[in-house]
Amino acid sequence: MGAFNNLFSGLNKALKFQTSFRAGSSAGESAALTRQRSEVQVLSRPFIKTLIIIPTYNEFPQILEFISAIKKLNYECLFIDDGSYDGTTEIIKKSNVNYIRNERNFGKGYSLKIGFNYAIVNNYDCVITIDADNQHPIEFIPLFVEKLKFFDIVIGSRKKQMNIRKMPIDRYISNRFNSAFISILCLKNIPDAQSGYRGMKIDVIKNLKINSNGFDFETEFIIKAIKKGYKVGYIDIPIIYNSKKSHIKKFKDTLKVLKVYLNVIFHS
Ligand SMILES: Nc1nc2c(ncn2[C@@H]2O[C@H](COP(=O)(O)OP(=O)(O)O)[C@@H](O)[C@H]2O)c(=O)[nH]1
Ligand SMILES: [Mg+2]
Repeated sequence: MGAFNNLFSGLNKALKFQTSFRAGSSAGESAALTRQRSEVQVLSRPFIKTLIIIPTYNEFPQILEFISAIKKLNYECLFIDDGSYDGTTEIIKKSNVNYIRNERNFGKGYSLKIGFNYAIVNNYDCVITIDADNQHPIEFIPLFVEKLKFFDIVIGSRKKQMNIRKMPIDRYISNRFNSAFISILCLKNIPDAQSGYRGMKIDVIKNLKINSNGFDFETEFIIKAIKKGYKVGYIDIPIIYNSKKSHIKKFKDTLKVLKVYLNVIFHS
């Protein structure tokens, strides 16, 4: 983690140091240069290489608005289209965006892992995960990037606005229960444990092994990250619920989250 923190804290700073270096074509030239003491100035990287990962499954027609909005922000994006069959795939293919399409549906968590792997292989410094259904305000993305200079993980928290008038009652109850339970498990206040709007440094995703492949991914991820000692920051985001129906299967996905709890309680 140290090297990565250095990379962030070193932003906008110029490093000045004395060094000797090897260069030149002939052996004599090279030897002379090796003996020479030179002053070198290396300017640190001007920006943080960020990848926006968008898990996507059957999001027609709201994906149209999302794509046009995200393109305006000028970040590098990667859609993980997880076997959509409602026209989403065709929109993504026509939109001149980066995407990985799974032949069949593997789950949100599985798709996030595919995106993380892509980010690691392609040397990104951090990733932001955001939903494709316009329920996360995309204009907050620069704030996540900014805050990642100070935290390993940044979570978009809806806690400040959360009440039963703004959120479906079942989601409100499950969010409050989940956040309270995880806060107790981790001995840390976690205001919105289910939020999928998150930013994280690449080190975090390199070092965490997450088994969950579905909507239980976020729960396992935050518990393991906190237990490993990563620093988590929060950004208050508004609650947005549009007419789009959730893909969460209440019974099946709740059981999966309970399984994550049990695993943490009995295996750590
Ligand atoms: N890759 C992938 N993405 C999914 C899957 N299910 C949902 N998503 C995406 O994950 C995000 C959140 O899903 P959604 O059903 O809106 O969950 P909710 O907002 O928590 O009710 C959206 O961008 C979905 O398109 C899935 O099986 N695979
Ligand atoms: Mg949603």
